[in-house]
Amino acid sequence: MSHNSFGKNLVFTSFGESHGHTIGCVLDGFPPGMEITPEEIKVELRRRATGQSRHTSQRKEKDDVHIVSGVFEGKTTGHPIALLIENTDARSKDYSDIAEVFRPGHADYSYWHKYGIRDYRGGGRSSARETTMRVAAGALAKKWLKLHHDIEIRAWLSQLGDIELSKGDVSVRDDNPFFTGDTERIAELEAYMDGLRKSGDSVGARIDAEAIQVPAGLGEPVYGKLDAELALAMMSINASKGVEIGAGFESVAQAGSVHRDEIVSGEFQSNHAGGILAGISTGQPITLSVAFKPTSSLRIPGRSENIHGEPVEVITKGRHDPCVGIRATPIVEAMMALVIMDHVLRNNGQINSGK
Ligand code: EPS
Repeated sequence: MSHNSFGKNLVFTSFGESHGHTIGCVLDGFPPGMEITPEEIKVELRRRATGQSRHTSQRKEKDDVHIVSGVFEGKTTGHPIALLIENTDARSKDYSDIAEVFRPGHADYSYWHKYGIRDYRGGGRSSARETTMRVAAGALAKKWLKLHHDIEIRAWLSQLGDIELSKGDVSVRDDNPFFTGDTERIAELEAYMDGLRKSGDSVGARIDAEAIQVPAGLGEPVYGKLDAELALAMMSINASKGVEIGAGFESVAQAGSVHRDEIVSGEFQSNHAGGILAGISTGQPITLSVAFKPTSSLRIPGRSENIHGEPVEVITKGRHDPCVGIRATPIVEAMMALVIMDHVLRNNGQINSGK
């Protein structure tokens, strides 16, 4: 039984813990012939990394990625692509005070009750550190989708706490620490985050994403629906608590006459379906939204218990994200890319197999 992999024709497996020696992944099923360099992967890794602004954890990882297999003379070979990154800035002593304590709202509790052992250093396997490898693999998938299908995937911050943001100009989202295209609100976001950091509290975020130029026909009913697999991929990201596809929960209050996307002269007049009907892409942009909870490593004391069932008051020291949702933006893009590429390969295997 293994649950550290996902995908069918493009299979991604990650391994490693936040304070272990190395984290890594294997991407199996990637087609041969695509040029790729560690530097290209690093561009994506830098977007997700901690320590890029004062609004994230200050852990400074180099994230130097080593391509250890599956690439020869700068091109993918069609064999498993293995990527490794050494952890170089873990400070495990920050965690000695909470080694036997459950942070309320943290995987500490459920990991302990499931396994009876936990690597408490930096959250071990439950850490956001694991998502590094998703982004590394996602860099290859994004490049392949663009090269072969002109598919583009982009995510942006659409809400931070109770601050709702417009989509704005998403092409400039990488020029600010919040991944927002609503650039007029950046000062407001900075002030909000500065206040939050001083208070020792944390906040949630909403990330919106779209994939454009996706061809119609991707998705495998009934247990491999494209929307179902996107939802699974998004819910597998640490701290995610909700996923909406297209109109999502707004659909509940919409009349059918409003929700349906009418077609006039071959053109959809709206996109409440989020580009997916019955689990199969329609050719419209695929749109989704992910909710991230506020992080649970707080300087504000909270009531909890230790592993012996004794009451404790928990305070978390160290380097933590007051809003881990902000850094989730490139992770959402990576997961979307990996799922869509897997579906392109699956579709080619069945529908295009006789061509
Ligand atoms: C994390 C806690 C912090 C973050 C880490 C995620 O780890 P540490 O206490 O070791 O500094 O820095 O994020 C990363 C290192 C990363 O690369 O994303 C957590 O509890 O999830």
